[in-house]
Amino acid sequence: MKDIAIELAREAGELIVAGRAGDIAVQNTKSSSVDIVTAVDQASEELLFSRLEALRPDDGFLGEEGRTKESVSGTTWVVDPIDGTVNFFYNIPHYAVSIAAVSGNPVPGSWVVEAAVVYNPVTQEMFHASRGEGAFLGDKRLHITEPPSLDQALLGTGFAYSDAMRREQARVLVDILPQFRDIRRQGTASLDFAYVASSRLDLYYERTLMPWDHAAGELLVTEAGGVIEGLADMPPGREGIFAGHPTLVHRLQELLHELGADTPLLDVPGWGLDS
Ligand code: LIP
Repeated sequence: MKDIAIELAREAGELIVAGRAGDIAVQNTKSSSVDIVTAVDQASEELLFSRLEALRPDDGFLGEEGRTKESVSGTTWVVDPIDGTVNFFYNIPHYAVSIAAVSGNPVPGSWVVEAAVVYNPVTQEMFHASRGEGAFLGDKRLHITEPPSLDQALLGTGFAYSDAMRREQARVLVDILPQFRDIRRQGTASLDFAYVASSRLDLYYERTLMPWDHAAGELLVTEAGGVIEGLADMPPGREGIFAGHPTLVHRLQELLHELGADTPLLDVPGWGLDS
């Protein structure tokens, strides 16, 4: 399954890079006016869906741009055809095709990620993993290093498309930013996970991610020796997801608890009204 994912990520990557060479227009918006989708997002998902339909006709599909199909085989492909769409739209060369094959119930916290690929078609960096067989960048095996102290740790994070959630994220940022080496908001969740797996980030944390943002990244991190955890006692997913060495993950969880920032999204003032 990983070999299929690598092949299809490359094919979608060629389509995306070719599309980026032309004019890019916003085709539609989703959860908010800044949650955009382009024709290239949709073309990439259509390519991935149709190729998987041909190669793995009994598998399910869950795509960001609306393509869904129930699984007969027990395997479901969870796909973000362009993760980092805003970066793509602004021609910032930091976006990825994210493809995960999961078994079981295709729901975050329930699924078992069996194979994962996160591919940046601009840099042509292919991050990949199969469950139990390690995580790789190209041919290089990835291992998460021993954690630095918090004030030496580089933290990755991201911000929601929701104004209400952004206010909450800004409130938290004021307190946690001074406690870390620095923070990186790079705009592509799947690459943030890949960067944790490849020690380009020490830790990553974000709230309001969708399943296709983190499915593949989860396996890259765990196969590199890191952990994927949720917020408080909630499963990793839209409520919140952490990736990194357990020591750093648990320290950040403590910080967020002290800030009262680990309660369900529905407790965030205004959440749901604009998301
Ligand atoms: C994006 C994520 C990013 C997050 C953005 C958005 P998209 O996914 O990769 O980490 O901060 O809000 O969810 O919308 O580009 O597929």
